[in-house]
Amino acid sequence: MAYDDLREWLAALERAGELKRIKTEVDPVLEIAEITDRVSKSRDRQGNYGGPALLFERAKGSEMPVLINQFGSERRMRLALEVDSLDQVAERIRAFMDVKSPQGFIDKVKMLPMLAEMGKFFPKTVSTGPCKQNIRHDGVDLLQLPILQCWPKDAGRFITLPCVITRDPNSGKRNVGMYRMQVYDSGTTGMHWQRQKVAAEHYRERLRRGAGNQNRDPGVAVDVMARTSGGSRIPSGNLPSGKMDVAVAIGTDPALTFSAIVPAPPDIEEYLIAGFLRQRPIELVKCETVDLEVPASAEIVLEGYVNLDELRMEGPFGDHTGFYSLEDLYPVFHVTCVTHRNNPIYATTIVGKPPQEDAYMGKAVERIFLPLMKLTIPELVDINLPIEGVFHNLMIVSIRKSYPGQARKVMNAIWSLGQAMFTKCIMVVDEDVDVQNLGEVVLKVLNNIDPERDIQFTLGPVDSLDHASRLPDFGSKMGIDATRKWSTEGFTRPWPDEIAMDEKTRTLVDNKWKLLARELGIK
Ligand SMILES: Cc1cc2nc3c(=O)[nH]c(=O)nc-3n(C[C@H](O)[C@H](O)[C@H](O)COP(=O)(O)O)c2cc1C
Ligand SMILES: [Mn+2]
Repeated sequence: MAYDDLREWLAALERAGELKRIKTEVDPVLEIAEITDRVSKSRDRQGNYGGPALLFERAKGSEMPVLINQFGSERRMRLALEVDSLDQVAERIRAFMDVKSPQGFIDKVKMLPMLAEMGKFFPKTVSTGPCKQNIRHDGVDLLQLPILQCWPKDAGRFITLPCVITRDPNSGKRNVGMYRMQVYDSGTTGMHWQRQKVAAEHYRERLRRGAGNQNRDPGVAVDVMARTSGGSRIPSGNLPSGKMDVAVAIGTDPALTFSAIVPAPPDIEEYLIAGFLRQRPIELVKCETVDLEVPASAEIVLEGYVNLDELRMEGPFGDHTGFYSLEDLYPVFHVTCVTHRNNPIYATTIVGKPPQEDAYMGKAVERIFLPLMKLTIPELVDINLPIEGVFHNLMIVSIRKSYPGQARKVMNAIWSLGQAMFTKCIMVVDEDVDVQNLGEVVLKVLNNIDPERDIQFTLGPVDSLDHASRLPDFGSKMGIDATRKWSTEGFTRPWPDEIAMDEKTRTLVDNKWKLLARELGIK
């Protein structure tokens, strides 16, 4: 049964022994982060990372308890999506995709909402819900929330697990994305939607329209995000004025929180994805002051707007790359109204050096997206985005190779897929390599390449968090073709066999192994 809200999810975590309540008073400034980081990096008996979810019941300076690390282990990620294995989610998606077969991946995804069965999962708007138990138009004070400062050099406190809701001015569709929010004062925050993300496109689309209406050069407005890259240039003030509605839900059921990080095509509402994941529709209520709908059972809802012509320095912020992301200009969110449940729970996370909570969310995305990637890249066998590769730095893929140059075709296909375009290094191996076994990958990849011949460079968009690229958001990427080279690819030397003992000798030793193992003291 789907979790209706954060509280049902908390109860489930507690029943599963996955939640620890902490009664000692702790400071949301740095202290909670240090505790959580230690818990994330502690290991269980099997040596796996990821301690329990934590509910800090006494956060200094606030009435509200703080929930953190709710997704911080593979087991909890499975509990959150109510499956025994993440492959089950992938399997459900695959079953859906097989219903009809339109041409491309995008066509298939686009038809998803049209499928009759999908109807069951569409969000429902209801007249009211628990998030309306308290409605505050005046005296809004974000400083009453137990918002964390995570790392010493962070620019301040950041809301780190917000579901940010915006509307596409063309299609009317809503997007839910997770974009951190730096608290500037009691009623304003930063809005860190990076340029390639869906809400940033909603914002630019409004700029385009505003520029059109006011007879200004649309190019100026459209390019504003790019012109301000790197934080070195302040916009010339030539931006069209106007407001864009934004709502933020904090503390939602786990399927919705997770869907806010899923790199879904812009045409598919995360509300529908969450409904699909939990197999029950999300219930929505209308906002009080803006034209948006929010999850009815959210713990806290912030309603407000960003001004089209206002950008402010955001960051630095200790990020999931293990480095601080540098300051840069981003829009400013102004709160107009706060609604919340009685005794609200503040849900948050920290990012920093891996492994942390986001690693398990990312791994779930990897598993769920594999069958979708296979639709456009059918030769794909498996993928691994190692946690220390911080998701956009390294993707290892195994393929069933059938023609010359295929590894390079696969790299280009990956660089053309949604957020996978950011991947800085793609390693392509043959299907016999287990990409989940990093030791095997290192052995095979480095043995099998002639670097100058097998490394392919390309230029394109890179992640905003990449601090090494030549320009913010734009840089080079590398693909390594570590497949066995064929003569049809110009490799005419003999390729050696891999070493393996013959069957006869193995059987011989197998039969003596009990005795030998005892003598050798090996199990
Ligand atoms: C904890 C966490 C924090 C994140 N913070 C940001 C952020 O500040 N800005 C951003 O653009 N993406 C951030 N992301 C990644 C986005 O949520 C992700 O790219 C998502 O797919 C964006 O949704 P969209 O495709 O609807 O734009 C974060 C992800 C996680 C898990
Ligand atoms: Mn989206």
